[in-house]
Amino acid sequence: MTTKPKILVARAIFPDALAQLEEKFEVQSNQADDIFSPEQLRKHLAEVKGALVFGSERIDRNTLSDAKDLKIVANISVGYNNFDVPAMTAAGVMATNTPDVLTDTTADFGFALLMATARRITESEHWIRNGQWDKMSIVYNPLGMDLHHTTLGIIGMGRIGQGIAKRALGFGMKVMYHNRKRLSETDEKACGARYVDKETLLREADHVVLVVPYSAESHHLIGAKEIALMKPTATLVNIARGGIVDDAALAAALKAKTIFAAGLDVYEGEPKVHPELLKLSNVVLAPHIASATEKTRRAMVALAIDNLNAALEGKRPPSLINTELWKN
Ligand code: 8YV
Repeated sequence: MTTKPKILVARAIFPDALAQLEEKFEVQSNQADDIFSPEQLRKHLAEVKGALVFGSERIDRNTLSDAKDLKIVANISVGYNNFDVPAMTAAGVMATNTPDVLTDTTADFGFALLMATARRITESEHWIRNGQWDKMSIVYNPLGMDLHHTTLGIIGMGRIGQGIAKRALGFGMKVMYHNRKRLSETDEKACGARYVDKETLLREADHVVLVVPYSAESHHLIGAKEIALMKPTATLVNIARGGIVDDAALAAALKAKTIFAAGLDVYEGEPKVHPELLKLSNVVLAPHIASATEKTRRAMVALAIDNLNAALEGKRPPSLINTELWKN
C-alpha cells in the first residue's frame, strides 16, 4: 500500500473541499479555525509536503526552518504579503495565490462599501435599531454625499481597480487613477480612466478607493499629509490591505471631520481595529470580507487546491509566484 503524501490545511475550509483532499492526501486540518502561532505553524510545516494557508499565516524563514519536505504553500488569497517570497524561493518552496477568480466580487464590494460610506447606510441603520427613527429630522436626517456624476479616484489600478472603474462609469462618474505603472491606452479607454499623480488625485477626487498591494513602499501610502490634501466632503475607502493607511491618522481626521467619511475592510494589525475608529460614526467597518461570497470563496479554494495538486504531481502550478523555481 502506498502512503498518501501529507499536507496541511491551516484554517477551516468547506467540508466537501476537505473531503476531496482527504481522498488523495493525509491531511492535517484545522477546522476549529484557531489561528496557529508561528511556532505551531513551523511544527506543522516540518511534517508536510504541501500546505493551504490564508492571509493569517506568515510564511517566512522562521516558519520554514524545519520544512525539509515542503514543496508548495498555496495561499487562498490574491494578496500575498503574508509570504516572504525570497525566503520561500531560497527554501525551494513554491508560492501560489488566487488571482482572477475574485476580481469581480471584490470590485462589487469596493463599490458597495463606497456607497454605504457616502450614503451613511450603517450609521442610519443604528437609528432604527435603537428605536429612534421618530427622533430623526425629516430634512437633516443623515445626509450623505452623492456618487453619481462625481469624481472617483482609484489608487492601484490592477484587475480589481479596473473593475471598480468600469462600475463607476455606470454611475456617470469621472474616473482618475494613480498606479505605479500607467495602463495602456486601450485599457485606459476601456475603463474611461485618466492617469494623474497621487497628489492631484487626492486633491480633486470626491471619493478615493485604495486597491494597491501591500509592500514596504506602500506602507502608510495614505497618512496625515495625504489625508490633509483631500476635500472635506471626500470619502476614503480601503479594500487593499491594513498598513496602506495610517489608521491613527485616519481616525484623527475623521474625528476632526477634515474628510467626510471612510469605509474600511482592512486594518493595521487586524483582527484588531484601532480603538479610535470604533468610537466614530463616520466610518463603515467591515471585517475583511471583500471576496466573501460563497461562489468566489469556493473558486479561491478550488484554485489553491489546483495549485497544490499540480506542484505535488510535478507540474507547474497555474498561479505560481516564484516562477524561477520552474525550470522545465
Ligand atoms: C482573502 C484578500 O479573503 O485575496 C485577498 O488578497 O484579501 C481576501 O480575498 C484574505 O486574504 C484571506 O486569505
